[in-house]
Amino acid sequence: MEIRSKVLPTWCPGCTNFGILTAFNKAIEELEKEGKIDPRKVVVVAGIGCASKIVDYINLSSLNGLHGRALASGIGIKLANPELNVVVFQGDGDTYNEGIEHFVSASKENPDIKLFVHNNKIFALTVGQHTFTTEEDFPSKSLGQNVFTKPLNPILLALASGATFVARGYALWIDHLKYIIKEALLHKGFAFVDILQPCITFHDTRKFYEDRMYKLEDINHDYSNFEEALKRAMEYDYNLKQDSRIPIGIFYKTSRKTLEEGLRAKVFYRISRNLDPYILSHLKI
Ligand SMILES: Cc1ncc(C[n+]2csc(CCOP(=O)(O)OP(=O)(O)O)c2C)c(N)n1
Ligand code: SF4
Ligand SMILES: [Mg+2]
Repeated sequence: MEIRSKVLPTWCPGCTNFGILTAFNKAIEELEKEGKIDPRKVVVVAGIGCASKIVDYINLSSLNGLHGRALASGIGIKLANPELNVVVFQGDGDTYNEGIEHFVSASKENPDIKLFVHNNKIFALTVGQHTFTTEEDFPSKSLGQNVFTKPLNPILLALASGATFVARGYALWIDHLKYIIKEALLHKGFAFVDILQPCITFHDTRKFYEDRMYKLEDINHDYSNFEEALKRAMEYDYNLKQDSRIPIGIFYKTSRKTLEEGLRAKVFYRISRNLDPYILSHLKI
């Protein structure tokens, strides 16, 4: 199935969001060929921002939600129809500022949905205000001065909040990003990927990242080890320090009951106490 839609992108020419779009489309096409996913059962959900335009360029069922609330909409879709594969795309402003409570709650409750964050370290569509992951000393348009607070580390936050799949990718290392996206799509539970996505117009961090990134697979990182995941997560604090080393890949992966499984068991218990055994035997829950 052709995943790329016919809609002409309005991203700036050369925007690194094109890398994420390509990696995602390739991941879905490959998983379909491998018989592991049915694209007709995939729903893509987005918030508002440059990042969120991505759903227009993907030829799958979609919903454009509110700024900061796409994750909540995605969880609602999954609870209403657990057979769907729900994928949420949000910006860093969407996720770590406007909608941070949904991020913590999804990490804790473990709905079986995927969250891909296009982290350009700014509110890009509104032309360059700082977000929670912007580094110190960045000249922020909303502050009218340089950022003076420490950035939030979303990998650490996800781990501390209980996320069952935590990864970081880079928008321009497309094959590596495709591998992470495929693993996330196949994970049962809440899968979170922070994608470093330099905004070439308002905050171009390409050279900084490319000089310092390394792949966790290359050091045989054991993603089942929580303490190791924390250690690797603390290696990069989202400031742009000269001596930074930036790990990308899968930090942590584990399995736990999903939100839908927990809730369905409760619903089934309530229904089963009141229903006739004949009707019960025909219920598909
Ligand atoms: C509730 C609400 N607050 C603020 C806005 C204004 N707004 C629209 S896009 C945007 C920036 C989005 O930044 P981010 O989520 O990081 O995505 P990016 O544009 O950087 O990809 C903002 C603040 C809005 N549309 N709705
Ligand atoms: S403003 Fe930045 S993130 Fe938005 S489309 Fe342009 S380059 Fe991409
Ligand atoms: Mg942003």
